[in-house]
Amino acid sequence: MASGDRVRVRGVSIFRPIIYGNTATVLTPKERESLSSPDHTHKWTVAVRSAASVPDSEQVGGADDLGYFIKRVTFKLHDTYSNPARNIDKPPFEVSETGWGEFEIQIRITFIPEAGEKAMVMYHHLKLHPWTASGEPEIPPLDAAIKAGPVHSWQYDEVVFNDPYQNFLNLLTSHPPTPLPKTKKKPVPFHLANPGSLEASKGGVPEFISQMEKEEADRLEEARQAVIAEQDRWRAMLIEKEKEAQRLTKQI
Ligand code: SLL
Repeated sequence: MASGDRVRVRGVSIFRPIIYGNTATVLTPKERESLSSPDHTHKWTVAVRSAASVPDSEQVGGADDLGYFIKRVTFKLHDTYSNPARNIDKPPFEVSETGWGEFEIQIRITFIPEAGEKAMVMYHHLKLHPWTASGEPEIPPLDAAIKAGPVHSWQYDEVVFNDPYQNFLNLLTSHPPTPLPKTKKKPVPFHLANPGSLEASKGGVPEFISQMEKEEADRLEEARQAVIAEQDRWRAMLIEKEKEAQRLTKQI
């Protein structure tokens, strides 16, 4: 083992932007005929990809190959599927299937051993039916759904490595992520955390832009502040209760 393998670089934090989620399309009558399960209505792909998209591509994200730091992605599908735990050991980290129903998919990202990091587990609700601003599920007739085009449901996230091993840090810095575009050229991906974006998400293949990175950071900061405020509230309450306990002890 070379020196540097076991040295953590203290105080350094490095992240890689990823997206996870799915795209779903209604099957054509012809496609349905050729399936062994005639009740299936949609084809879908669930994936973990780099956040940046390839210019002029029909795919959301995936400009960068994430195989340099991800060893395996396990997608745990609904038990109605055969071999529900799908291990993908090289890019593209994705699973394509057909089906009729939405369900929760567990996504486990295992990093390369050099990272010395625990696996990261996320959950994604497989989305087949078009978004509604309210978030209420609404299943349109199939012909209307075909007209509306593919459904996209993608979450932006950042894989953060704190105090990385020197060698792993070198590996990461030698693979800088493709920067996200600064301006919006395509629709933006819709997410319920941002219901106002429903209109801006329509009309084609969505693309993540740097604005969304900032929005994600703002949401995290907001959550952090809320946690601190909550901690302060509990601490104040605790002090109050301790005073009361002292008072009561004295009275005995
Ligand atoms: C529901 N709770 O009731 C969900 C379950 C299951 C989805 C959805 C096909 C499986 C197969 C399929 O779409 N399963 O035929 O292999 O909506």
